[in-house]
Amino acid sequence: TAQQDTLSRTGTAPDLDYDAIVIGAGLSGMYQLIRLRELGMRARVFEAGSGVGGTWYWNRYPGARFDSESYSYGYSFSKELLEEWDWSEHFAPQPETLRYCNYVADKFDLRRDIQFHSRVAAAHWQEATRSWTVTLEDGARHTARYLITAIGVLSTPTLPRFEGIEAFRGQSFHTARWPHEPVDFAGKRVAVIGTGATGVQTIQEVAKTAGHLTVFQRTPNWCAPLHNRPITEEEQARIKDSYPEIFRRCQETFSCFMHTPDPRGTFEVSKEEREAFYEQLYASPGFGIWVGNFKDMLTDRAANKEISDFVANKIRQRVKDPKVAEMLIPKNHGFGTRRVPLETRYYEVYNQPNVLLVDSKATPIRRITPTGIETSDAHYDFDIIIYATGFDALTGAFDRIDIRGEDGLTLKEKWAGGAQTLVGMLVEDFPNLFMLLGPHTALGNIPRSIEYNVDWVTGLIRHMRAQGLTRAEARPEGVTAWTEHVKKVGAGLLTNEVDSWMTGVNTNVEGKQTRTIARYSGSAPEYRAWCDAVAAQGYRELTLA
Ligand code: N01
Repeated sequence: TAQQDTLSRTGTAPDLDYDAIVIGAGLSGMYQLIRLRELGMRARVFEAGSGVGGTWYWNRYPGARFDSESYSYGYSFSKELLEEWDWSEHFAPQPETLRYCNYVADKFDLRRDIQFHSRVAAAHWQEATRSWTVTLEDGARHTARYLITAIGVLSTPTLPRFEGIEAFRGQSFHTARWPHEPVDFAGKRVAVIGTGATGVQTIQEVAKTAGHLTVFQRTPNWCAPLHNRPITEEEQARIKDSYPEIFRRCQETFSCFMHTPDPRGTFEVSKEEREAFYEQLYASPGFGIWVGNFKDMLTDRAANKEISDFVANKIRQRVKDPKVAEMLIPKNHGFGTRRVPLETRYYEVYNQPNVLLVDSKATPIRRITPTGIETSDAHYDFDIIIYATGFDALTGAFDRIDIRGEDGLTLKEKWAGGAQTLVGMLVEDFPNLFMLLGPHTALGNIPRSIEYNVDWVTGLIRHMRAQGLTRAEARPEGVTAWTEHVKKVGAGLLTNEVDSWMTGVNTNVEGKQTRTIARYSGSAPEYRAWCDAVAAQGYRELTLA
């Protein structure tokens, strides 16, 4: 029809509410909005929270901060923004990062296209109009040609399935649903359940003021020192001068951090040299000890045992009570095979007389009572219970939206046997759905991955508009090839042989008890090369119409 001709020539859709709907106003959603505006598109962002920032909006728990260098984490797309913004610490605390997100929203006048307090309940594809109908929780409906999910990787918090959680009469919080007002721990009996990266940051902070702190640890994690400190004026100037190099470096490294694996194998150097290298990494700020270690640390069992023994000895040196030290040393996985929490005097917390460590594998939590926590062998009274129990990662946020593609197929059904995507951004049978940080994208230093994914999606939309196309769908051959590649790069990695959110395991979620290939574990440059090739070859892994 004449109208369709107009549509395909301009790519805009006057009969639809928007050209694109973006779900989520975190770092992904905000940057995507900027890029869509540059294309002259009418875009709307729906955000469940009352403000921007995503992860940094929700995770207000005490002690939350970066584990990657502040200056490698911010957006890189705007020179002006880089010039204007001063990070105060090498690893900035959450309130500062949230201020940064708000600064970006103000600077680029983003709020006028963001609708807050708007959780998306459903998104259904309409083939006849080549559009998505998006329904909010309050029932409001909006239509758009493109649906872009910017819903994060770790955004759906999960509570343990303990009986009695609601009956607790004190205060209780999940770390990712922390109140906006400060919580006072002075003189209080506090429990923390969970010892992942969040639990560790929370514990070391709460232990400073709590009357008594009890930590319920089911699996110890290997932690290493963060070595945070303020950024001096001189450093600030140097950082600003070297932004081009910093981001160039991030583009070259394995997972977009400043650190990248050492090209040497563990046993290519003498025992003395090895020890000296480990000591140096342990004394250096940031993720060096995890992602800047010998290249075979996560593939060679003997190499992994060397570094694990080294860190175990550090824990023994730092924790006074040898029994407690042994409880804190992981026995079921090697160093770095799960995400390494970076800490500041975390182990020393267990030397405090007001801190107790409970092994909740040996004595599992049975239920939450109105006054505290009952384990298999005791009852503990608490004023405050903190759940640092993690997230339904990677696919969890998708599972909670009723997303239906062609023929009413739900995304949850589509992924029942494990997620399948094209480069983590597209799904067969779900046309015009573009995922930022979908399953099987490269993660690592997340904002670097976000900027890449947003630019790639923007490039695809630009291409479609230039060609007068209005429908994009992943081809099955493209999906199969990508999924095979994801499996191939994950093979032989010790990280994929342990239970963690990175292997898709969450004991608190039905159907997530067994490991899957849930994330891309190849290098970021390899990931980008694949995506770039898809674009350079005219998107032949996609059906465009
Ligand atoms: O979540 P987790 P997280 N009974 O899943 C325990 C990022 N992050 O929020 O190991 C008893 O790692 C669970 O025990 P187990 C980072 O990528 C970044 O800490 O399953 N315990 C575990 O100890 C990180 O990896 C920063 O046996 C239960 C903990 O709860 C990711 O977020 C800071 C339980 C959950 O750990 C997730 O970290 C913080 C139960 N029923 C986080 N259920 C930065 O620095 C769960 N647990 C930027």
